[in-house]
Amino acid sequence: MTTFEVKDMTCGHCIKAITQAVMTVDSTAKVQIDLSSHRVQIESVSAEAELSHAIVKAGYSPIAKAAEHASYAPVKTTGRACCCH
Ligand SMILES: [Cu+2]
Repeated sequence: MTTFEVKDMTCGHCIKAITQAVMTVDSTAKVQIDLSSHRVQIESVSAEAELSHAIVKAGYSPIAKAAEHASYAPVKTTGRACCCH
């Protein structure tokens, strides 16, 4: 299970875009997204780096979460527009 925090995911369209991006990497992946906590949980055979790359390519900024003692990477405000703007 890979968990990302995606701060710039803000609506249902974002969820679709991210899910689709993950599916292009691994069509058997299970994606669970909680919009309110900006959390993306992925059950996949693909490596975390690959999944992360796919989400970045979709235009988002995923932050990989370690299961515990997650040291929060500083979130940079990119000013990048969400898919729906
Ligand atoms: Cu959106």
